Amino acid sequence: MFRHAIVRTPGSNFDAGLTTASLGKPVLEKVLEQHARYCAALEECGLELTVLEADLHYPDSTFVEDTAVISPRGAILMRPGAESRTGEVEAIRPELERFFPVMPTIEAPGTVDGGDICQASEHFFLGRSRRTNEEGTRQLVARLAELGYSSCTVDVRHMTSILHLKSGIGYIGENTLVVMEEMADNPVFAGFDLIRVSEDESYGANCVRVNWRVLVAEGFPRLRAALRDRGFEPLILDMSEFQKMDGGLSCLSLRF
Ligand code: CIR
Repeated sequence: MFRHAIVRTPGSNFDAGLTTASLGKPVLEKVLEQHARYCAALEECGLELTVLEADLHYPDSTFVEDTAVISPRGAILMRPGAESRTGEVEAIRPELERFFPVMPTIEAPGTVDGGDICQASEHFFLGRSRRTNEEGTRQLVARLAELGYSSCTVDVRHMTSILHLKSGIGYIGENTLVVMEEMADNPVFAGFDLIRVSEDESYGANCVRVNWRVLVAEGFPRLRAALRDRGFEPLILDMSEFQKMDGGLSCLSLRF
């Protein structure tokens, strides 16, 4: 069970963040509306929220997930791979220290974006992406081992359609992984029940289990049906404005 989540309100310069998507500019009013709905959804799932103020120094800072990895056994600070985002970690550190007084950190020259890290119960999948480098995953493997977790890396650098590992997979509990078709045959996922997401619905693969619900982006009816068939309860959210900036559902919060 999660009890808490940290989110950060998008800033008025949200559209100045990094993106590779060619879906147009996000509309600020809709960004704020979708973010507010996202926060309300987390509350509906029983979470108490810490809502941080917009930070105009960092246009991408609403994607708080990239700054830390939080597990039931402790938190680890990341070191995001994009230079414009490195400072986000120090900006959020005091907020995290209120809950996790001692946090190891990924050190230079290592880089890891939290969006590359997927916890599946006792095991972690670490995406090796354009943001997360080998030194970063090496450090994180060691940190996770200290906490008693196993881990393995999944190279996603050849997949131009995704920014992070978790843009293409989501662990939703009950030994079930939601995986975009292009990655589904990777042998590292063999021990899991897979919900395969077809190419035209692949953005939906970044779904998030929050207590009794699974947050899913709007517009993916086959994925929604597959979740229901297996007894999950999807909660659908419009993510159009965040998708324009390469962001998904998981990136908008740190949950613990
Ligand atoms: C970036 O390029 O860093 C942001 N515009 C999007 C980050 C999305 N984060 C995530 O998937 N964990």
